[in-house]
Amino acid sequence: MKYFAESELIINEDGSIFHLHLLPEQLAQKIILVGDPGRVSLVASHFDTIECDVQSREFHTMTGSYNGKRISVVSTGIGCDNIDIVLNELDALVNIDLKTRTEKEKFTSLTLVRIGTCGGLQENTPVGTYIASEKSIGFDGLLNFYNGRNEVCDLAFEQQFKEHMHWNSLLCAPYVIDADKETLERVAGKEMVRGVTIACGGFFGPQGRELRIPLADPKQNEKVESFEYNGHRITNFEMESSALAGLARLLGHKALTCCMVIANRRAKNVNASYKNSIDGLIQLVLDRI
Ligand code: R1P
Ligand code: URA
Repeated sequence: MKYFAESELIINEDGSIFHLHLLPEQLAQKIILVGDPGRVSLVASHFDTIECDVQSREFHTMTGSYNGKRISVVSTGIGCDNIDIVLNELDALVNIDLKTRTEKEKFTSLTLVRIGTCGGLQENTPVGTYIASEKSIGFDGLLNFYNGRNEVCDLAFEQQFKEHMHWNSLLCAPYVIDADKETLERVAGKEMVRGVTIACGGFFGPQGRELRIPLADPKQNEKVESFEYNGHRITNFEMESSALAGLARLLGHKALTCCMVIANRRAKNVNASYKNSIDGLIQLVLDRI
């Protein structure tokens, strides 16, 4: 049986997992992930009861019940590097016995739905649109560090995309990964556009935003917007969906990202007061998770 050494699986003195500071019994099997720690209490304001509220760094967790369902809401902060921490620690909480530091015999599958914000790239994704990421393209490189990456990714899509973009060899290889199909069908319904999301390792340069530093490829977003593969067009940019879908797949969990468009990069408009309007998306996910 595989033993996870103290340096590899770090556990706090109170028995909680290192970064999230959670004990196994504090986590539900249905989990909503949000980027902004402030969004956690907005989601939990819909709960009928709250059983725990734990804060550690950018990771804020509240577990409670909503219409008879036990749900945890966890903030990840910004970026795929945090998703690496959150997904590995959530999985450890349910699939590793933290006392014996060995894998449990019985596997527990988690359902993970991310509620985020994003930038829209097409005419059919104006500000206010809800987009469910049917596929994600990872510009972040995270999945390339894990064995099994080629077995779970859409290699033909990746090849076409790299050719279309004239992919710069200085960048890490993009990876293309699907959301869990059953979760997508159940949660997206008619209210969400099914899209292809690029998850970037940054908000500015990697998403083609140029402030004072010129971009390495000023034509990146034009090429992204015109790319088409088997009827799929790229709909939006955000920063976590590929790492979430990829790690969930490798670990055996079900994951989906749903985002509200707060900036349309084509029309060049924005809703900076989106915090007042993301509740509609939260409500849909709570009802369907
Ligand atoms: C950037 O502003 C952040 O917003 C988006 C991006 O993915 C990134 O995390 O999602 P959240 O609103 O969930 O943080
Ligand atoms: N989040 C992003 O990552 N990009 C945007 O344009 C808006 C929100």
